[in-house]
Amino acid sequence: MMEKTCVIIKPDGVCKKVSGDIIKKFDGEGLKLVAVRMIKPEKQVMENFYSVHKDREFFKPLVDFVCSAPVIVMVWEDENAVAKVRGIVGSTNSKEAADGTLRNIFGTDNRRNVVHASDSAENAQKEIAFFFKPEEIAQYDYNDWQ
Ligand code: 3AN
Repeated sequence: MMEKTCVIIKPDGVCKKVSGDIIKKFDGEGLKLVAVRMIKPEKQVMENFYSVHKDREFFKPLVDFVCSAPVIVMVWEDENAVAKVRGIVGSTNSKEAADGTLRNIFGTDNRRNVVHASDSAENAQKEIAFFFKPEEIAQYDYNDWQ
């Protein structure tokens, strides 16, 4: 199924200057970039974004971390984009992420894990709406340029 997924390059990814490598990886895997913006997230927005974790002990440090520097919010599109992107990103704890995944290559631990990626198509829709209006999602056919 054709899906969109919300990807965020977190403060560690931006500050380590690996944003380009991360975008290049998704491009190279055939996903289509349909929205992108750099923001300095508001605390309240990210508290809502991560509200499913609000009772976890890591909630406050997580929110503080993602609000500590600019992040790059993006929407990527492809067949089964949610699962595809999660495979490319790797498991939550960078120390345990499989070889070659973005978190394995660029991450540090389970907070500083360089990338957020939606975990379901339903959540992707909700997450995308935090950052983009429907008219800000590009529609184009990249096959025209190949
Ligand atoms: P993922 O991003 O891999 O889907 P989730 O949804 O379980 O992981 O957790 C959301 C975010 O919360 C993670 N990306 C990570 O930054 C943070 N997180 C999850 N578990 C922990 C933990 N045990 N300690 C610190 N941060 C955590």
